Amino acid sequence: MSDHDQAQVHCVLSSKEFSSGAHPVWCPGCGDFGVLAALERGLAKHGRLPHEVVLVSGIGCSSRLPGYMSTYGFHGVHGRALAVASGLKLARPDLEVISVGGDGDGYSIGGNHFIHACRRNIDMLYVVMDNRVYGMTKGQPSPTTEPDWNCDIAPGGIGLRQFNPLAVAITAGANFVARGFSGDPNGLADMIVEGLRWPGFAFIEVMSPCITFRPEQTAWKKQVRPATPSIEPNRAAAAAAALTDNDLSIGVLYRGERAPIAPPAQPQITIGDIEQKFVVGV
Ligand SMILES: Cc1ncc(C[n+]2csc(CCOP(=O)(O)OP(=O)(O)O)c2C)c(N)n1
Ligand code: SF4
Repeated sequence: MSDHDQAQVHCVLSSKEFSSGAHPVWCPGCGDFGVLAALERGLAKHGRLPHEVVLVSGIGCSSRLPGYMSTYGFHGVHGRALAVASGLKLARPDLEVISVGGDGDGYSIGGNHFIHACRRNIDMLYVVMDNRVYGMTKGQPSPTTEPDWNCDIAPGGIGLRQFNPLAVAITAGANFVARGFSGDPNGLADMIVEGLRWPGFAFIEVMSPCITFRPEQTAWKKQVRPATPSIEPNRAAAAAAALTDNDLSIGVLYRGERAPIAPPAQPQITIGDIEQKFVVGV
């Protein structure tokens, strides 16, 4: 039995052991607290030890999350979390790699990386805390903002069609696609465990209200409902369901059967090789 299997059998950690103890600077009532709780509970259930897990984020209120957990963390640059996470997972396939961030980080500046992470299908989990706004920079519209949402920089609304992350993920090739809600941390924790255990690229879009710039999102608590009956693993049907969905259904929409990218059996090139080739004077 491998070290990892043994850890899974013997390790019974509490969710508290995944907390760094640092107090989040998020506004009281921010949905991201629920996502943090769900990740702590999910990882405790999953059975990997904190030092076997790496959380990678970009920039935004939501991207601060790795600092609040006891796992390894990498708080990188805006929109580049998936690029870092992909390289890390290929170099260290033994680690549990989870990328986290916001809708601005993941669907605007990081949109290109999102599409290609789905296409590459590397075995990792991506959790987006979607509040349909740029929270950290004080309330600008994001790709998932409703066209008629009135705000200072777009009076009367931005007037643009919303980006549909679930449909994009399914059609681009992600192997597990779900929507969760921060107000249901136990349900979200179970979804996280399932995403972690499903082979390939697992994507969970989480409705996570921004209490400060989108206070009307507190209504989500009463509006969310279970997703329509499972239609997986039919990618075309799942994509059609995601396109016709009204953004308020939570559950797993797609479980695919694509084999994840296998990491190279041994490094093709070493740092020494690169230095020989490119570094002047070596
Ligand atoms: C290259 C670059 N461009 C712009 C910014 C400014 N910026 C910081 S966070 C952010 C958007 C954050 O929105 P989101 O990812 O939705 O996270 P939230 O704060 O809502 O959790 C922007 C535009 C930046 N830090 N770096
Ligand atoms: S501004 Fe919004 S997203 Fe940022 S911490 Fe406050 S409630 Fe959360």
